[in-house]
Amino acid sequence: EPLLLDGFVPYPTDVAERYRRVGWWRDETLHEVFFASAGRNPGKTAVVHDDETLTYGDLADRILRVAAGLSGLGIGRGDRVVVHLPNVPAFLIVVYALWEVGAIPIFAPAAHRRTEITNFVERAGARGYVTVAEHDGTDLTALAAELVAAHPGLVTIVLDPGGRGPELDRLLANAPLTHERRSLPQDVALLQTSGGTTGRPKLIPHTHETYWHSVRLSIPLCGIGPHSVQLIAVPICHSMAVRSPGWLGVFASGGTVVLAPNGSPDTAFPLIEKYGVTQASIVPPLVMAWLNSSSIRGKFDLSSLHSLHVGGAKLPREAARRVRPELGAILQQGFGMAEGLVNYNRLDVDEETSVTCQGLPVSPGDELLVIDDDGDPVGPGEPGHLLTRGPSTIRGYFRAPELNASAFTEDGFYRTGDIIRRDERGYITVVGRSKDQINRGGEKVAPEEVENLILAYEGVHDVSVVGIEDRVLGERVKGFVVLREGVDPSTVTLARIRAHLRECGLAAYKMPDALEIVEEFPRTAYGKISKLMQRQA
Ligand code: J2J
Repeated sequence: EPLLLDGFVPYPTDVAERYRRVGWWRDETLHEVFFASAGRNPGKTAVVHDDETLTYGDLADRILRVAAGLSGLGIGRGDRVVVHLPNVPAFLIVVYALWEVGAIPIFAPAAHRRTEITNFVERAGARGYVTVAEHDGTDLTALAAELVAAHPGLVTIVLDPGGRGPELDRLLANAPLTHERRSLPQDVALLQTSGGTTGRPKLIPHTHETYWHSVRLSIPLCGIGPHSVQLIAVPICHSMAVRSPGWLGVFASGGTVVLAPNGSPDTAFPLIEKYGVTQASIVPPLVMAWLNSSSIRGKFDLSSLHSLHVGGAKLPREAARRVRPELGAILQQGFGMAEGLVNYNRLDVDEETSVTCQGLPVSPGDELLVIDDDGDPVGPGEPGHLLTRGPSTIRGYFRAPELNASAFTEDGFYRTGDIIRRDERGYITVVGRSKDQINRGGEKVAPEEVENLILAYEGVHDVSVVGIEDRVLGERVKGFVVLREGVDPSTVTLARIRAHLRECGLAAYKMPDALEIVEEFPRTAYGKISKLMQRQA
């Protein structure tokens, strides 16, 4: 029986039947795909991290042991577990183990803090929380304890900062769980999290069917095969790292994944040389850092690098042009969203397309509408709002009916909030955005979430958070603040606001990079705050 998960918006039955009939959705789960590949490649290296190398056989064995351990802790089918880990093998072990027992990981980036994590635990009714003792100077053991105090019965697993330690060893001490189908392809497999546009991050439910469809078609489009060595230098739970083509794609193909704590040249270049990395999916600020690192670059052999998938934010044309000649790799721009739709430039496109476009949809099942403000379709080359539905795009956020009423049309199209152009061939160029969101070098920040927390700071009367132009990040976060009457402006500084947000437990990347105290906000003719004017100020 398929899992009934309260708060999941299902696909209409006839649509689901069609997706299965034409073979877009397959009778396979994500962990079955992994174990099939592991069975074919037991001795091959699956994952490398620091001094640790795991073959497919090692990884499969660990997954089944940890699955037994999780099952012993009472975690089973349909249970939600927040996985809050950095780029370590334990992330992969725990996620596949959760799938093996039929549970649902919630993918929380390691940068998230109390505000985000508490929200996920509460909204999803989580059964478990897996984290590391410390990350970037924050004690997460304390957070785990706090969560248990508020939610007795929450299972917490706290690993050491490298993702190992006694709690993992205890799970590994179990005899491997026997293979048995504990989840079905139509079950919700995972909840992606998104920076979103509202006061709290969104939860994005993907089934095994929707996710595997996207991954399966991404594999050939990104040139992934058994020879592939993929560098993961963006957060391991981000959609780009998971499925575009991601570790899911590499493992399905029998390739190797190299985990890096970050993508800076000092970290990434030695790994590319040492392991002969062939492919990486990175965000534009990393591309800029790689391009502008000529002194370090000369010291390493990057010739194994075949292609770089760049997405998450707009890559400036000037940087795009330099990738092939200076890094020696094919630039593959992409434009995707955790909600589902992914587009890639095909690997063999001409130079102009490679530099200026962000791809064609992955799936023949992807439906794209580009419409004007009145809802009428625009022609090729004309900018318009992008709406989409298809076999990898969700029909609703998890447990968010009010939001779904505005984010989706009645016939199931997702309003992306992106403004794009498509040329005669269908190639997409992203030209702008209509949603109230800041894209800080690929990391998405919802101004409303930050504003709500700043409003609680003493002396603040009103606040508006916007993205302002930044040469490297594309945008950075700026807060405009109106003070209460009589408040001394020297008491409301950027440093103090950031300290306040840290205390609130907000992820660091969402915090303002700049702050300006103003008498009043610019207003539109309708009296709304003009964020456009603030961005240009
Ligand atoms: C401009 N904006 C872009 C691009 C994404 C593959 C690749 C990326 C993501 C991702 C992903 C952009 N130029 N090339 O999930 O699987 C902005 C758009 C989009 C939002 C989605 C994947 N590529 N964007 O970035 O859920 O605004 O997914 O709607 O994090 O990023 O963000 P996210």
